[in-house]
Amino acid sequence: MIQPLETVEYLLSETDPARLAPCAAEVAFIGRSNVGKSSLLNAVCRRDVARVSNLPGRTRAINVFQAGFGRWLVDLPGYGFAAGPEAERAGWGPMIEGYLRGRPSLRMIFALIDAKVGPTRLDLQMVEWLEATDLPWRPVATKADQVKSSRAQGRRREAAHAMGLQPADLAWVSAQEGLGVRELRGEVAALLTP
Ligand SMILES: Nc1nc2c(ncn2[C@@H]2O[C@H](COP(=O)(O)OP(=O)(O)OP(=O)(O)O)[C@@H](O)[C@H]2O)c(=O)[nH]1
Ligand SMILES: [Mg+2]
Repeated sequence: MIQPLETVEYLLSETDPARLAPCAAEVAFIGRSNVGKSSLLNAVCRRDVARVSNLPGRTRAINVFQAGFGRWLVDLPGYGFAAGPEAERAGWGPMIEGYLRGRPSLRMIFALIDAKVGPTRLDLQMVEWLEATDLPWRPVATKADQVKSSRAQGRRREAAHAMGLQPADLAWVSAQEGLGVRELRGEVAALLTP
């Protein structure tokens, strides 16, 4: 049996999505700056391949990690980060959008929100944008360890409803504590299996 997540390695970084080579299958992590995209990718791969930081705006390019030949996990820059050079900032929207629209091998977009904060205005814009495309996407609430367990069910319901979803549709994970990571790893592995 093929286990596509056993040997994940950094492959390349690119700021122009048009220059990315085709691949066999890929999944991407998208979400607000600092929401935990790189951390979740690392947790799913069981390896610290992607850079994590306290400072928002850590990931500034499309970072590609390879799980076997032509099987990609893609870490995207966050949106909604107000610092950084003007030109670089202006490039992020088109960069992310260009990437998402330009990849026929894109099997899933994991769209991250903060479990405690819930979907922000920008997150809801992203959901609306995704819904308007035919792209496959999956909502994931991250940093679930920050929500008291007594409040988790309620927070999950509120967050899901705000996004027009049922609570069960919203994956509830913590990269830090591992909650929900095994299930997500299974999903990603299946999506990347030839
Ligand atoms: N408590 C908690 N903190 C987390 C979790 N996941 C990530 N963090 C923290 O959140 C911060 C941002 O994590 P990153 O993974 O770098 O976030 P990102 O979405 O990749 O950020 P950008 O690349 O800047 O867009 C870091 O300080 C992480 O340690 C989690 O599950 N629980
Ligand atoms: Mg990052």
